[in-house]
Amino acid sequence: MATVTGGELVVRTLLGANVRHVFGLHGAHLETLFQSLARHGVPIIDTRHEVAAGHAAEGYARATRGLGVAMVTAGPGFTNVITSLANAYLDRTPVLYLSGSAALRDAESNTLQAGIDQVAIARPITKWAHQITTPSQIPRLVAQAIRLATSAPTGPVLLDLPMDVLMAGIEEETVRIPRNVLVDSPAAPTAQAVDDAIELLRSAKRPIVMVGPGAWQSDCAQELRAFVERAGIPVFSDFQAHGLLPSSHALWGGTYHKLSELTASDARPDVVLALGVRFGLFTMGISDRLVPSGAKLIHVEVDPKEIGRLRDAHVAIVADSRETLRALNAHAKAQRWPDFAHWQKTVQEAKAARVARHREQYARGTTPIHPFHAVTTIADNLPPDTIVVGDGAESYHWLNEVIRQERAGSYITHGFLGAVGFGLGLSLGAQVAHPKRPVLCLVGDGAIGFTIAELDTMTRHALPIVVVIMNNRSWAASQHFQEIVSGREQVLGTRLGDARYHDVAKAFGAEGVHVTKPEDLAPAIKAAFAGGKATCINVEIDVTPIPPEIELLMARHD
Ligand SMILES: Cc1ncc(C[n+]2csc(CCOP(=O)(O)OP(=O)(O)O)c2C)c(N)n1
Repeated sequence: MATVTGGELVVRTLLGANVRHVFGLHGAHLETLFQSLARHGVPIIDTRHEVAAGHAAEGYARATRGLGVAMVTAGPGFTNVITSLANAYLDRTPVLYLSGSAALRDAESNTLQAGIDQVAIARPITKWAHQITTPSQIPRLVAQAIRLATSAPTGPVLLDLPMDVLMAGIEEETVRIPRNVLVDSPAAPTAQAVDDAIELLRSAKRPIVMVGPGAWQSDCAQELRAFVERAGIPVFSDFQAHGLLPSSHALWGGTYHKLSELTASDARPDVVLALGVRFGLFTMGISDRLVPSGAKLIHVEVDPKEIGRLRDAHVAIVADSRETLRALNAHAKAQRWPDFAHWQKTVQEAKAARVARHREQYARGTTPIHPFHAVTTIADNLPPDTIVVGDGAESYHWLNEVIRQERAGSYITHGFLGAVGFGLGLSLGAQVAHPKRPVLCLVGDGAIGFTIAELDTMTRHALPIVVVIMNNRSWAASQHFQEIVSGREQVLGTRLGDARYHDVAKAFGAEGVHVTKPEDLAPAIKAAFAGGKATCINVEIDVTPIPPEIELLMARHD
């Protein structure tokens, strides 16, 4: 009878769940996985740091709404990926982390890369963490892990794979590889809840729809558009849901922060349909600067824990956003909707006024380049359908002012962990998932330092990602915080030097471009996308200005 290794069983089960790429960094503990993946033609995108492999798996999941897979070796390989686990956990990103570990027979023997309980460390930052101890149980447990990761509310899982379990020989005929690993059964709302939601929306004077990560995850672009066009309700979005309603659409109000423009008492939303929204950081907590405390809330979320967390819901619907929109659409057809034209105009005028104010307020054509001018130039020169990854801190807040997208899942940026330095990893995953789409990674000069060696991964795997560094020689968000809280003379540990990041890129075989003058930025971006090769554009920008979103957050603490 033929025998197969434990590693082979892991890979066969992954294939049954449509896994087509795996991100990782080698270690002897993982050798059988590497060999089996290669035998089955599954590309391994090998990174220069495990955290980048983890972030790449997150990027893959976020660019596809599917599962990302990362494999890391025992001990330091595992500890290096922890930031990614935490990031995926807080963002509910479905990633399967496979960690190698010491052979079971070597337990408590001071052996290599061992002696820490990886499952115990992973448990509070995963949906499920488990060590497989019996080789024949690998298919069942890998399938269970994938099912858990990809079922709502989605999230990361970790399977710890001892070296002797992975290397064990198992008689092929004695194991069965599960089929139909993935479950697709989204929860639908009750008829009563749908009635109540429609009634509340029809009674509103200034209703809005807010779309959050749950809406993006439910793939509801078509249903969302049909509903808001019928009802005439403006839409505001967080980053993950950006593009669910195209930015060019007349009902598009902008990202959540644009709600802060609607300050007049007769211009504040009175009813909010929150689809897959997770209230907190991105809605400014319990502050009512974005969402008025008096607004009546219809909250649709797959995770009951999110409902009522910071806002009481008048109508609480524990369900999938797309299923709910389908039910709302079926009901909405039979209704007469109030004329919200005046309200729509108010929203559009507020949005336009913000842009006009910024164009007026922020210097153009100056050296060093004003960050608003830099992000405007970037946004204006993106090829159609670009996936944008936003890293750094102030850098992505500037970008939020100008980014426009026509398709969901195209703006991948910070979640609740706020871990700067994840951008290059996320970009790798997004580019592997969508080899034909352009990918741009905007990153601070602080953030790039964490994983700059991933420019090498991009080069080796021919991933033509365009990395733009907003180089202000500073951890700018930190420096500005210090200046405000402790005083300008107390700035310490937050300034950076005159590093030639573009030369580092060249050393890794990528293109490197240094931009110091405003007029050189647009041609550099165009050339980078046309070049079809990983490129790092190091842009010297002014450190002084603070992005409006951060000013708003700071004002909250006055
Ligand atoms: C991993 C990690 N370390 C530290 C911080 C704290 N922090 C928040 S913003 C920031 C500065 C980021 O600087 P940079 O990447 O240059 O971006 P910029 O603010 O200039 O856009 C730091 C250090 C963090 N959020 N994440």
